[in-house]
Amino acid sequence: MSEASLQQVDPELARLIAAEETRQAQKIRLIASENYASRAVLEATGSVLANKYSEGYPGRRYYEGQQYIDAVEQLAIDRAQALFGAEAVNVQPYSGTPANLAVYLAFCNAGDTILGMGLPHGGHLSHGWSVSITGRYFNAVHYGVRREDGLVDLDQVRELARQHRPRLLWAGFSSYSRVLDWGAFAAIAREVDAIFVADMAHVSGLVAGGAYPSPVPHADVVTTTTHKTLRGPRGGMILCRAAHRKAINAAVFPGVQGGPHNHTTAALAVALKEAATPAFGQYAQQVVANARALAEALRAKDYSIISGGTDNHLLVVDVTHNRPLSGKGAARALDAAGLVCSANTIPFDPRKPFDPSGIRLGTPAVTSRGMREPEMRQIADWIDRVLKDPTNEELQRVVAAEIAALCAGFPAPGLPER
Ligand code: DSN
Repeated sequence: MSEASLQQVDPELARLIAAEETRQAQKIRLIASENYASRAVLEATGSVLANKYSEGYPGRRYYEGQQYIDAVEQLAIDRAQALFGAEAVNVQPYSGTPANLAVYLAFCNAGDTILGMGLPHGGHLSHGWSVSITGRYFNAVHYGVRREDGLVDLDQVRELARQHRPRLLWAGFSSYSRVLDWGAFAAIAREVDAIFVADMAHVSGLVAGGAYPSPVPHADVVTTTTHKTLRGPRGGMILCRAAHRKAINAAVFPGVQGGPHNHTTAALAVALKEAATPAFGQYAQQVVANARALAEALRAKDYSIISGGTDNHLLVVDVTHNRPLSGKGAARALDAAGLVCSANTIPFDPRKPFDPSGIRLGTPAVTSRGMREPEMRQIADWIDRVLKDPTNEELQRVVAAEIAALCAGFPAPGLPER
C-alpha cells in the first residue's frame, strides 16, 4: 500500500481541507456551538487509534489487543471525573444526541412521558422535539420561557411535572443565554420522582472553567458534547451518579452504539487535561465577558436581545425588531461579509424554523483566538453595517477584507501558519 501523503493521494480532497482552513482562519466564527480545538487535540484525533476496535469498557472488551486503548479510555474517564467532580463517567458517546439517546434507553420504555424545554424556546431536538426520534418514541411534554422576560418559567416546569409525572426531566439548551437553576430543577424532579438529566453540552467548558454553575452536584445524569465550549474533539460524554453507572454503560454499548471511537477518546483526554489548567479558566471567564460585551454593543445599536442580554457564551438577537430582516437573510448576509452565525428561532416565533426571526451569536471561537471586549465592539459595528444594507455585495466584500485583516492578528489555535 502506498505511503503517499493526502496531498499526493487525493489532491482534490486536500484542496477542500486547505480551503476550509483558510475559511476558519479568515472569518469571524460566531456559531455558538463551534470552537477551535488545539493542535494537540487535532493530533490525537488524527492518530492510529482510529484503527482499533474495542467494544466494551476498560478491562472488559470483546476483542484482544487493548493494552493501550484501555489506558487511553481510563485516562479520559479519570480526567473527566476529576474535572467535573462526577462519580461515574462514560466517554464513548459519539456525540450529544447519541449520549441523550443512551439516557432514554437507560431509564425509559417507549411511550414513557418526558419533560424538556421546547426547541423554539432554546431547548434541543433530542429533548423530545417532534421531528426527533425522542419526540416520536416518547410522550414528550415541553416547558418554555416567559413571553415577558424570556426566562425559563420554573412555575410552569413544576406545574407540568406535577400534572404529567415524567420519567425524565431534562434541563439544558442550545439557545438560551441565561443561567439555569439546576438545583430548582433537581427539586422538581425529586418531588415527582423523575430522573433529572442536565444536558450541559453548550456550557460544559464554562462549567469546567468555573464560569457557569455546575449541574453535576444536582443532576442524576449529565450529558455533554465535547467540542463546544469544552474545545475538544467532536464527541459526547455522560456523567452520572455511581448508582446509574451500570445502566448508562449498558445503554451506550451495546444499547445505542458499537465500537468506541478511540481516536476521539484520546483527543478528549487531551482536551480534559487542557481544560483543567488555570489558562482554561481564564478563557471560560473571557468567553462570558465577550458575549456580554457583544450583547451590550448590539443593544446600544437598538438590537433586541432575547431576555435582554446574556450570562453565558451566546445571545439570540431578534433581527425582525424594527428592521425588514429575517434570520436566514441576516445570517446569509453576515456570512458573505465574513461573520459566520446561525439563524435561530426566537421564543413564540411567528416565522418558520428554516427562516426564523433570530440569529444566534456565540463567543467561544473568537475567544479562543484571543479576541476581547474591543474586538467584540468592532464585531457589533460590522454586524450593524452589514444588516443595515443586507443586499449590498460590495459592502460585504469590504467588510470581509477588514475582517480578514483583523483575523490575521489573532491566529486561530490548531490551524497551520500561513
Ligand atoms: N448543533 C448544536 C448547536 O448548534 O447548538 C446542537 O446540537
